[in-house]
Amino acid sequence: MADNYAMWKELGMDIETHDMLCEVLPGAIGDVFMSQENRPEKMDFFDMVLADVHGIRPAELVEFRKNGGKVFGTFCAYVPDEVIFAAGGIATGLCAGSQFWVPGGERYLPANTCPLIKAMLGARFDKTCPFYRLADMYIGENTCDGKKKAYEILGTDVPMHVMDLPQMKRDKDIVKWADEIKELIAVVEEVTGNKVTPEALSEEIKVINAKRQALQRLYDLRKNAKAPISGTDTLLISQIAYYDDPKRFTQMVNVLCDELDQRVADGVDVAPGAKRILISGTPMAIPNWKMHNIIETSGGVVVCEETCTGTRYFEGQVDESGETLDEMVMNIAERYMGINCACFTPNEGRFDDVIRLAKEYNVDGVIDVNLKFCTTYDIEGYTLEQRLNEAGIKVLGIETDYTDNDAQQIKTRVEAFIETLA
Ligand code: BJ8
Repeated sequence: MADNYAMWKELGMDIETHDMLCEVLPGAIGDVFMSQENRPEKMDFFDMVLADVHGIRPAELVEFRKNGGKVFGTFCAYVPDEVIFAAGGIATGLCAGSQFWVPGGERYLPANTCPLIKAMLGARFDKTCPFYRLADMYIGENTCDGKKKAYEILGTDVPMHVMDLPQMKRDKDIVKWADEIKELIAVVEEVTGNKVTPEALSEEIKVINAKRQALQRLYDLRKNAKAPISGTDTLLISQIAYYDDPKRFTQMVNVLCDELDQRVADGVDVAPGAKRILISGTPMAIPNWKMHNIIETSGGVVVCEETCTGTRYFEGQVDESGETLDEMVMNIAERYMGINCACFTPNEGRFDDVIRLAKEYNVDGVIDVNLKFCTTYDIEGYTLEQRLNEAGIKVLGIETDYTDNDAQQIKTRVEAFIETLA
């Protein structure tokens, strides 16, 4: 801890305010994670990462920077990590899932902005997140209006590169995205001083694909009738995926999956009798565990997340057969443009995904969770609900934020929904 303080000071953090954040974390971890029964032993790695979330990984990144390395902070599942690692950099997600950062963001943004965006700005300007302090450059993307305008404000304080994500999925849009990836290559080459070679990119495509495969393996295990792991634990793993070292993360997920294989063989069920729930909607950045916690203490078990802290993050591999840089970039573009974010139109693929996942994971019902003021997901919720009704799948729509003000009310609604499930 003493070392952490030295590091946080060196990073120019507001130690006093940050202490307040550190004070609430152990209680939250105890309430949400440690209170669960029958957890897999191999969650211990992820618990350790969480317990020292502002210590262990930031220290590694600080060390990396001291040796000349460059760190790139990212905000979205569309930013291709492969490219950053291929330039010898490190990509790290910039989590923004805490209410703690929201008031800070409200000093810069209208109050009726999505909490994820407000927390992004609060974390940076309040100087209370080491990841936000240590990143040499932020990589944003034109997704929703709130994010893209917020990046303009962030860009006044930190070097920022914004990728122009097309919002349709025609062939010409995929070509355009490939161009954006080429531009990202040029940017990371300039910042790191390293060339992205075909050899390096090919290697990193494999590394990140392996990470996706490990997550797919974890999710496949959740398809079992007896849930070998809770949704809450899986959400934590998905959140850590954004910022841990990819090779170590892949290894630790596979170690956990070995244990889960055994649990499945032994018929272990972490939530006997619970109703199987698929969550769809907006991402749940660390430490936002609100909905999982409510559902899993109300007679449900979350068996899948159609979110960017879920299947949207890892489904679909980058084709590894590319030989030239151009071929690899095109393969990367195609994989990432397969993600179905609500900022796209039309976005039929997302409705198909939710219905497919509901069937694959044999769920009893879907809970569509929308962060307040996220217009794209909110509007898409209308059609999603219709499609699910047509498919005979029960759905509950929830709109919420990072506060606990509505937790009891949501719990009542979730309990009532779960009671309706056959
Ligand atoms: S690919 S979901 S990570 S943009 S910030 S859209 S919640 S109003 S995060 Fe996202 Fe990339 Fe899409 Fe995924 Fe809404 Fe808030 Fe915007 Fe948000």
